[in-house]
Amino acid sequence: MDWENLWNWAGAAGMAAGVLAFAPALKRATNPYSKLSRTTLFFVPVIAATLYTALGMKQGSTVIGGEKVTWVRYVTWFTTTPMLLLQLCRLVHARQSVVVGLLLSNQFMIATGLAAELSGTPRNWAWYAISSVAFVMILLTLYGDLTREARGLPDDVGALFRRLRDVNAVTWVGYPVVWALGTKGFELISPAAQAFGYVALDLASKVGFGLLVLGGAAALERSGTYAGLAQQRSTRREEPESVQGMAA
Ligand code: RET
Repeated sequence: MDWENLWNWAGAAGMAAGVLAFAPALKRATNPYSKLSRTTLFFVPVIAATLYTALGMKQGSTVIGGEKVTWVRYVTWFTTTPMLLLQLCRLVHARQSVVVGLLLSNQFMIATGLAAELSGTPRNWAWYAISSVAFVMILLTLYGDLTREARGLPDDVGALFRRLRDVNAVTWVGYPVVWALGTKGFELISPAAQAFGYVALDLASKVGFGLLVLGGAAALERSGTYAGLAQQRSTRREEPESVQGMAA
């Protein structure tokens, strides 16, 4: 039995279920702000279902130096991970400087993660370390700047943000762990166990996370009605001290 392939097809089925679960929610937006959040959320399982279909059909990998390199994972992560982070940013109406910093750290983490995947030992660990620094920056932003942005928003919006932030942090930590244990790391687990690990993490970080967003839909909609307010707040806060002083 080819367990690795079986897990990939299980991933495709799980993501397809996510697509079906998120699709009706697209129609339930009550304002343009939440509509955009719901639209980006919907495309996360769409892209992941595509990834697992490719993996199930044994595509998206290349043998380099006698080792199988599954590069397609990184191509899809490059698009899905910013969409997940955007859910958090949009919920709290984060300032542009925070959003751009967070997304650039994320893209850097995935790109250097691909470099780790493409490299042989010991260069793979150099890229792994570089990618991990970016990951730590992401976690620091989630619990620092982004958490501060959530202050002053209605209680239920803040509570939904904290729940999503924690689920995000916990599930994302699993990826570098599976990587380090897997085929390009210490090879402590089989390729099938690695495939299972990624499928489980992906279902939790994408479908589980998305269901939590939709479970807190009332807060998501209320957050949308704060868009104008947050806009004013963010422009005021971006101004340098001296300008504020002059205005006073
Ligand atoms: C790698 C290896 C190099 C070190 C680090 C990694 C982190 C990957 C992460 C991936 C998250 C993926 C998600 C996909 C869902 O669409 C690249 C495994 C830090 C955090 C959430």
